[in-house]
Amino acid sequence: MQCSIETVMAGLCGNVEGIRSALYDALTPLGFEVYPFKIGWYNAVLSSSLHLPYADDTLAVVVLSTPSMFERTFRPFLESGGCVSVNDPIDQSIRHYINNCVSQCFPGQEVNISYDYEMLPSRKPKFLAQTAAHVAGAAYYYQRADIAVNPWGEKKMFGVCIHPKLGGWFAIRALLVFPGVVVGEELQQRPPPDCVPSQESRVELLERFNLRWKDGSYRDIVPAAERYSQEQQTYFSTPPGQRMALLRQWGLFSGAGSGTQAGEPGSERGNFES
Ligand code: B12
Repeated sequence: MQCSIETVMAGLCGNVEGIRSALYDALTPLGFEVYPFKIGWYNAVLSSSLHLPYADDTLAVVVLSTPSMFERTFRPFLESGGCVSVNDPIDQSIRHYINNCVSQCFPGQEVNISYDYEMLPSRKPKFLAQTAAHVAGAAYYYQRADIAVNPWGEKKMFGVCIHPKLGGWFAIRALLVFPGVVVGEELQQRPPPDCVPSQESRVELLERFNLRWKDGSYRDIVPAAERYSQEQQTYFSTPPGQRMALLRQWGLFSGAGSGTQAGEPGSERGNFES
């Protein structure tokens, strides 16, 4: 559904279902998934220094990219010459499509958009993407605490979200907050599917994600309905500083100058592309 001024006036885009379906209709064809949740669900699992500064009943939506995002938006974005700045091309593309979608679907409505790579002045991420995906019911966030007896001693082990249909073949890209939209009983929290239920498989998952993340095998911890194309895998396994050269080689980028690349000082994104 495209939200015209009439639909906004009619209240269709001021309620959860209107907002969810507008985003769903606009973003699903582009290879994204959207999951609404209440800010209170997110803040409930975090210490106050990490809280998002909104009332508990405020509507938020977490946006995931699926494997087809690469072909449905990234390639067309590059082919149309959309990649203009020195920042990470995937980030530019995603920002372009999500910003456009929000301004077309919700003209005149306040929507605060944060991207996964954006940091606060304190150097903390603007939002914890995995926590948001978990509380929204999108993808279970498997953490060290989900393992009763862990074999790693004091070693830091990062957690990872697993999607019931896509396994690890997705990324968490953005958080949309609708400060003016108060959510009531119509939105009920549902736990994300626990698709890695056994202790052994959870240990295996965290080991793959922490010790062998480069081989991508954590993504296949459950059978996935869709995976990244070979081209997309080649792109993401190329060090960020060499991706512009790869795009040039593929004929997808003709801009001059090497610019600052993702992962290099001065770029928006560190070296944690997904
Ligand atoms: C900083 C960062 C990194 C850093 C540090 C990693 C880290 N996790 O801290 C580095 C550079 C190492 C990194 C690397 C990678 N990263 Co990274 N990274 C991030 C980033 C930007 C922020 C993570 C962060 O700082 N979290 C802060 C810590 C403190 O949060 P936390 O550990 O989750 O702890 C909180 C929870 O436990 C919560 N909590 C407490 N109790 C409970 C209970 C419940 C039920 C819940 C839900 C939560 C909860 O409270 C804690 C805070 O107090 C996120 C994007 C984002 N905006 O979130 C991506 C992100 C986590 N990275 C991601 C990926 C894929 C990677 C890489 C594999 C990159 C790649 N090439 O593909 C690598 C490899 C990871 C590794 N094994 O080393 C993905 C993970 C996707 C997924 N399926 O989970 C993310 C979400 C990016 C994305 N766009 O999707 N990354």
